[in-house]
Order: sequence, then C-alpha cells, then structure tokens
Amino acid sequence: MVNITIDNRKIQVPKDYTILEAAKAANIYIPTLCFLKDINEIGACRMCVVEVKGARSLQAACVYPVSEGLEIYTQSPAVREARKVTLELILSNHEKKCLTCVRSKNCELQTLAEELNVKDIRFEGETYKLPLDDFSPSVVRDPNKCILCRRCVSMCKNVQQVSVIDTTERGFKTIISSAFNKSLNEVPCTMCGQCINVCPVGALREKDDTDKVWEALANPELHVIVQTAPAVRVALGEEFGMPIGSRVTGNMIAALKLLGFDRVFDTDTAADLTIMEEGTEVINRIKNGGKLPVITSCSPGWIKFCEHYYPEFLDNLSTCKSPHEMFGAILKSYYAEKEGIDPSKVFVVSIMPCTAKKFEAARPELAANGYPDVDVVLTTRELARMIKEAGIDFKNVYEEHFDDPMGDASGAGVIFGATGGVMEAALRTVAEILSGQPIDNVDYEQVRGVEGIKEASVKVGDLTLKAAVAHGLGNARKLLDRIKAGEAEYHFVEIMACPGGCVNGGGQPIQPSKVRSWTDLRTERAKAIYEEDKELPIRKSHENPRIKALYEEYLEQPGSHKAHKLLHTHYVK
Ligand code: HC1
Ligand code: SF4
Repeated sequence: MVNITIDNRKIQVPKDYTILEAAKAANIYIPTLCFLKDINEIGACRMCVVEVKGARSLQAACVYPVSEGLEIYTQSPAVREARKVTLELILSNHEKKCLTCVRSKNCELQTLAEELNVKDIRFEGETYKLPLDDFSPSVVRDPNKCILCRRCVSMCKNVQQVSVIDTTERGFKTIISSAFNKSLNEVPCTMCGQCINVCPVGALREKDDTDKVWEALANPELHVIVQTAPAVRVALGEEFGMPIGSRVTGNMIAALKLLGFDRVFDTDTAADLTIMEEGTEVINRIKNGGKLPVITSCSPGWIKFCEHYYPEFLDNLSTCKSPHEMFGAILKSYYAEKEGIDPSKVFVVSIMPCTAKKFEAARPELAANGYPDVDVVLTTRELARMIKEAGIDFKNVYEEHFDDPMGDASGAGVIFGATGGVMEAALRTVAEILSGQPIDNVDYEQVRGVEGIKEASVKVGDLTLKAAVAHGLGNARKLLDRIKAGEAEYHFVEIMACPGGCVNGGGQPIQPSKVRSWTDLRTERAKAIYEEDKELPIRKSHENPRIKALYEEYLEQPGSHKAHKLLHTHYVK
C-alpha cells in the first residue's frame, strides 16, 4: 500500500494502482473517454488529465501509477480548461447529427459535453465525408462519427483476437478501418458486435432491421411469431433505466404482445430441444468412436471464427443448429401443422443479444422447410427501440407469460445465456442418460463464472467425462491451440464468441465505460439467469414435458431422421 493525497484527501491504495483507480477507490470522479478497464488503457485522449505535484505537465490518470506521497489535483483550473479544450477539439470535427444518432442519450461524448459544461465549441474543424459501411448483415460502421479512441480496435485485436480493424493513414487523415478499407463484410469479421458495445459514440452499430418487423406486423396475411433468447430478459431492463441484472421476463412478454405479435415464445424451450439433440450426439460420438471433442455450435460468431481461422475443427462441431434456428424450423413445420397455418405465412422473429445471429439467420443452409427458419433477428437494443417507438410504458406494463403450446423451458434452457450454461445444461442430461441414474445435484459450479477457460471432469458410470468451456474468441484461440498441440484432451467443449457468453453479447444494452469498467456486466446479468434456474421446478431438459410431447407427437426420438432434417446443419469448409 502507498499513501497519497487526492484533492487534499489522504488515502491509502495498493501500490500497483493508477491514479484513476485510486480516485475511483476514493469516490472521486475523473472523466475518461478512450479508457476501458483492462481493454484499452492507452492514455491517448487526455480527457482524464490531472495535476500531479512536481510533474512538469498534466498527466493522464488512467496510465499514471501512484507512488508514496503523490499529491494529485483532479479539478484545478488548469485541469478543467485542458479537458474542455480536448473535448472541444474532438467535437470540432465530429459529425454532430446528434438528434437522429442511434446513440443519442447514450453517447459518451454527449455526456462529457454535459458533464464538463461545454456550451460552445471554440474551434471549427473539417468533418469527414466518408462512405458508410453497411454491407455486413450485422455491423454498420460510420467512420464520420469515429473519434479514434481505439476501443473497438483493442476489443477486436486483444480480446477477440480477430484483428480485422485498425488505424490506417496518418495525421488528420487517420481513420479506423479494415485492410484496404474493405467492408467488414469482405474481411473475416466474425460479426460478434463486441466492437459496437465498446464504441463510445455512434460510429458502430447493428444493422437495424426493425422496419422489416413493423412491416410484418402490419401484414394481416402473416402469422408473426416472436421468440426471445435466454440473455435478453436479464438485460432489456437496462434500456429503460432499470438496474443491471434486473429480470424483466414478464414485462418483456407483455411489451411484445402490445407490439402485436401473434405468439410470444421462449427460445429457452428450444435450448432444451438442442440439449436433447446435442446430448445424443455427444453420447453417440463417445460410444461409437466419433470425432472428439464435440464442440458446441450455438454461437454464430464462434462458428464464423471456426470457419475462417480453425477449419481443422469443423468436423468437431456439433451438427446441431442453434436453439433459435431449431425453433424456427419447428415453428414452420410441427407448429404450423398443429395450428393449421400455411407455413409460408409463418413469420419468425428472434430477439437475440447477438449481432452475429443476423448473419446466421441469412445462411442458406438454415432453411429446413424451404423458407428461412428465422425471418428476422433483432438485437435487444432494437427491441427496446421498438418498444419506445410504440410508446409502451415498459416498467409498468402488466406482466405476462409465454404462449402455449411451446410454453415454459427448464432451468437448463434458461442458463444457456451465460458462459458454461450450455455445458451445464448438457451435463445435466448426458450424465443422467449415460449413468442411467437420476442426478440430484445439478449445479455444475466448475463451469460457471468468468474465468477465461474452465475445465470439469464429471464421473458418469465408468467414464470420466472431460469438458472445457471458453468464452471470448481470444480464449477460444488459446483452448483450440492447446487441443491442437495435444496438450489437452476433452470429450466435450463449449465455445461462445462473446466474453461472458450471450449475457454480454454484441446486441445487448450498451453501458458506458464509466459503468462497464468498474461493474462486471457478465457476472451481474449471469446472476439473474442462475436465480431463475434455481427457482424452476424442472431443471433438466429431458424432463421438460413440452419437449417430450414434441418427440412423441412429431420428431420420434433425438437424432431421428426427421430431427436431422429439421434440426441439424453443416458448415462451410
Ligand atoms: Fe444465446 Fe442461444 S444461448 S446462442 O447464447 O444457444 O444469442 O441468450 O439465444 O439460439 O437458447 C444468443 C442467448 C441464444 C441460441 C439459446
Ligand atoms: Fe472485430 Fe467482432 Fe467487431 Fe468484427 S464484429 S470487427 S470481429 S469486434
């Protein structure tokens, strides 16, 4: 520990702290812009400058280390003026179309202008007039709004280890772009959308597909069904000012009904179905000497990453479609038949925490019945926009339940939204089937939490089932390299593209750096998911009565010919 003084307050802090961390510990707010804890700590934007006694110039608090006796001033006239000038210079060449910007009211630049009381911009700079990159089905890049903070670059390069964006050109011409200024659609971007979540302004956003949904809802010919992913219900509330980790399932369903969807179903139910198919696949491959490890296939950003960067693992991937795609295929077959609806009139909308799901839904191989399994994917953020546009009082609606006949999911389906959840859900079923014994303790704690790579050994009968879980593509890379080098061996591996899994997907509500740097969004949202699982009477997929009925009435058994036709897929080599 060291003794320091900040704004005349004496405090003790760990000696490896920066001034910014020390100030945070003392509840002293220092504004930041390029800073993102553990991801982008480059001291580039100079928004966090402070006065350090004895230093020749102002210092960036986010990178300046504390030391014994340090004396810091965070609000001196020189500091306040320097921050204002910096902000005004950034604003001077920023395309200020704030009224219609997707990030209006959630823009860190706008917030800083308010916080620093900037009323006038003393400088006038040239703004960019660069073309919009909106060719990707998932991510739109608007270089005219970019402020060169490099948060997206660090996310893509260091966390996801994909590296398809970087700074190019020099001086005033500097921009963030892909190689040769190609569209994100033409480079091996995984469409994970993590870059969007860390962009402080409106330079990165998802492709907005809300108009397609409004149109479908207004078409009386269509039977419009919506399904919601496990992770949406624990984050959507944030868009309406509710605390991180609020569970808003009932409000969400009510809002969807008010928007006019004909049926509101739960993707979690389809997650139970996925477990039946994927569990069977794991058991078969173990028993019959198939390709191991089986690697999960529900995260489309991960699938795209595997196709581009690790094609040697494509035969390891489970052939299962992801839950929402399975659901789409079932809705346009079993459900349409059961309800007597022409499947060509069934329009399926998936609300997902994910931008890559937009790309996934458009894949030609995901069209089991001759139509796309899923017609439109909206992110959690887009759904919030629709709810706001419809003037729905989200916090005060009367809570509602998912519709029958696809109804409620088991706890296993619920936990899919957090890293390790798919593995835990699968273990609950696979362990019981392989051992032939009922499993009482279904809490597989080893695969929970935010450690980058998690391992578990589970004794099932005479087999010790070896499992691993990786989340975030950088961790996936590490794990796959170890498997490739023969340093690790598993039966079953879960990989999710986004750090923390879907709860922290690229389509989730965006929290500013001053929140996400100090609050672990992944943990807070996951807590809500595990709470819901704990409360449910059925916590194993194979005990879900809807799923049993689906097999009895239609699919026969997991892995049947019909199940294969509807619920399985292949990958691009
Ligand atoms: Fe996910 Fe999935 S859990 S991929 O993380 O397997 O997006 O939430 O919907 O399909 O169920 C996302 C979440 C989601 C699928 C399921
Ligand atoms: Fe990188 Fe993911 Fe953004 Fe693509 S979507 S540029 S892979 S962070």
